[in-house]
Amino acid sequence: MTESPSSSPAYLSEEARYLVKLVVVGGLGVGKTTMVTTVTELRSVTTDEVMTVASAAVDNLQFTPQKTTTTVFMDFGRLTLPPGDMVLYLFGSPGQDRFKDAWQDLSTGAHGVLVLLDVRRLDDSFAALDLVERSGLPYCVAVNQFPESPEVSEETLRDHLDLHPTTPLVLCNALDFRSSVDALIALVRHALSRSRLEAAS
Ligand SMILES: Nc1nc2c(ncn2[C@@H]2O[C@H](COP(=O)(O)OP(=O)(O)OP(=O)(O)O)[C@@H](O)[C@H]2O)c(=O)[nH]1
Ligand SMILES: [Mg+2]
Repeated sequence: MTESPSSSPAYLSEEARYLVKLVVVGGLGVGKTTMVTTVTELRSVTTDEVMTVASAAVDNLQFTPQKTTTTVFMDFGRLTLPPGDMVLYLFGSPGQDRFKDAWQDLSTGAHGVLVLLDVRRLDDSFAALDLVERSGLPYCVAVNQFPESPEVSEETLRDHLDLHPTTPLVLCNALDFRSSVDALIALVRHALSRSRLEAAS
């Protein structure tokens, strides 16, 4: 297990009222660990291990050739949203089918899921989308934009992923704090509106 440097206080602010559990899921190398590490105010906790030749047959590194590690269980981070009353607990979960036990553990009790994807290999997202849809949890799809990512219209993406019209679809850059926080806020808004709708029905 490795830890990255801390940048903020470890203690919850006194204004914290709403504790929200979110899961970030997606295919191999879409940027889950990067996003959790970018936004966390605590030391992020990751469970990355060096990839071995044994994974070469199942893990496609064509689009992330510099990648040498992969998350084998989870990432963890925490983010307090201004003005300070809502705290997001972020769990990064592998989305590949062989890690579905990790997904089951990490998604239990979650309020929402951010499905992160890379438009260069949309089909790698289907396993993660399938897990999320079967969970019934509210989710938002976030396209992580890499420098080499081609432009794809929202309509094409929605069509290819067969998204419900009410499922939010946002663009983000997992290396950028503001952009990553905006994607998480889109998810929180969606989860809140769905819970209000459910409460009203
Ligand atoms: N340019 C760019 N590179 C990114 C971005 N997000 C991730 N990367 C790079 O892509 C590679 C994979 O990112 P990770 O965060 O490890 O991806 P992951 O989804 O956690 O990968 P696994 O845990 O192995 O499934 C790393 O080399 C990152 O630096 C991004 O938004 N822009
Ligand atoms: Mg990872």
